[in-house]
Amino acid sequence: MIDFYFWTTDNGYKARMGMEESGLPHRLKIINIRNRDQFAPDYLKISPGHKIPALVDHDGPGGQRITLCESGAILKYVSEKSGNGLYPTDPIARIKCDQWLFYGSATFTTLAQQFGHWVKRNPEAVPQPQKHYTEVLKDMLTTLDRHLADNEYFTGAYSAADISMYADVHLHGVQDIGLGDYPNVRRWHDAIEQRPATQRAWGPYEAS
Ligand SMILES: N[C@@H](CCC(=O)N[C@@H](CS)C(=O)NCC(=O)O)C(=O)O
Repeated sequence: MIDFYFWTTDNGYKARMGMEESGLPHRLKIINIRNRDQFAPDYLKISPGHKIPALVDHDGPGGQRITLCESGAILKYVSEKSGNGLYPTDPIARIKCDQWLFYGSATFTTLAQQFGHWVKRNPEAVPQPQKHYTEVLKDMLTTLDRHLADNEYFTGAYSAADISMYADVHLHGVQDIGLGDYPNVRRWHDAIEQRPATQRAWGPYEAS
């Protein structure tokens, strides 16, 4: 059984999509970061940097209990554990999956979050960072669109790499910038949006 620690942010939804796709039995635990739940001493033992998402697998490798944070690492872990193909077994496919999984975690989400901070949530008018992060987000959407022009998904079949990009495309691409200039991203986004696991992951939640 996995205890999965979640809040309704881009990284939270990424990991929840991975959990839902994996089909692994799990209990949803709510960490309300607005209430600073992430600083509770017991939670810091699971996520040392006070971030969601995180998980505790009570039946990890060798039957041992393991804790894990970082959405990219969670996507890889639950995909590999379930053996559902979302983290490929072919060595070449794994290399490319890692490339886009790391791009999703380290570059795309990190910079899209800066857009979210400066353009959406910051109450002051700060033209320079607002212009800069709008350009950065559009440049990244152009990068994704170029790749998806020749590829149905990021690494061949639908994978953890796609999941690592979907949340911020959905939140900032669809809802803020619009995907009119990025038709390949639109096609990719809409296909993923229809998946039953995506619908469950973005649907209502109940702590267990
Ligand atoms: N690189 C981490 C980033 C996680 C992250 O930034 N989590 C945010 C919500 S999206 C958080 O928990 N913030 C609360 C805090 O920093 O105290 C990942 O991919 O999981």
